[in-house]
Amino acid sequence: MKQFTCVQDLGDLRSALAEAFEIKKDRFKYSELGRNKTLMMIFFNSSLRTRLSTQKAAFNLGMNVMVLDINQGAWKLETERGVIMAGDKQEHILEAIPVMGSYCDIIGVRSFARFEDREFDYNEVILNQFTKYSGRPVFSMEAATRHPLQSFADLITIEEYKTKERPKVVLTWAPHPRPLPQAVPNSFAEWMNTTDYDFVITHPEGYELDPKFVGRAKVEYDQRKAFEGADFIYAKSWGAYTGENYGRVLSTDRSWTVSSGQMACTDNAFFMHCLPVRRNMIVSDEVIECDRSIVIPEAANREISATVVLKRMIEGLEK
Ligand code: AN0
Ligand code: CP
Repeated sequence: MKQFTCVQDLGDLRSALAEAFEIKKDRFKYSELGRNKTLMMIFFNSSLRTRLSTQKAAFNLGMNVMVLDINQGAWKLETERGVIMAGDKQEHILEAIPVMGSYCDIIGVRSFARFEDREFDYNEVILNQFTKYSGRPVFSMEAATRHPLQSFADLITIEEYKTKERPKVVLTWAPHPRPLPQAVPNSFAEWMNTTDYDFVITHPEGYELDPKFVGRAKVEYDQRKAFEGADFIYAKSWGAYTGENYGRVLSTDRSWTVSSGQMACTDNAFFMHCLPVRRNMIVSDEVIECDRSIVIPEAANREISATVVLKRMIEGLEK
């Protein structure tokens, strides 16, 4: 595999899932594969799970790992070409990227949507610059529009917990004081649309996602109606996508906070969230602490999704 930025890069999901379960049984099965190979992880934004699970995955495969937090200890990077660099940015990304590439074999990048310019975000300008100028295979650790390592872990988790061949999976918007990127819901929708699940998205009016990601999903504006008969509730907040409202908070209506009342409408659904989560904004204490909450095993599966992805990328280096 030469890159991992979206679901298509993984190819057939059934074989990817089989590989994930093989690795989950013995996560050190390929511990020699990454010998003398170096992973560089570059963070433009904060992270707990991605940082730790991806490093753990690299260790499972015997790789060396370097982690760079751009905002802590590196030079401030200019990302626009043609700018007169008389401000506070000391280095241009067009030099920094090939330099970083020269020290490693595989690069992981976390670069969230900036919410300044939708076109800049949705064209994945930063991620694509890494692909173009690093000379190395690149994978996303959450870019502007997608978070594929998360979605892959989510899929693994649903496959583990489902009791029906075709479960009903509901992605629900939830309130948050600040606008959050659409990467997680976009990506989750993209992955759900490549499965055979009954997939529903619910959010207040104005929070419509890019139709490209919504795909064949049913959109239901009444949250309780959407929850009826659900087997999995996947909560996430996001800022508005459409038009003038791009990147804005349009509602902090706490009636959308996932609580016991809504969960009672489901078919004893499991509760999922990618984390980090703000309790009693996105989900009540009761729901996240109840025995149907699978947020911790979901996060643990990040190690598995990352191990599969890195394994395939190392195998791609040989060719
Ligand atoms: C990020 C987001 O919503 O995209 C990362 C989630 C994995 N969350 C926050 O910034 C709180
Ligand atoms: N879910 C997730 O990606 O978490 P972090 O932002 O902590 O990496």
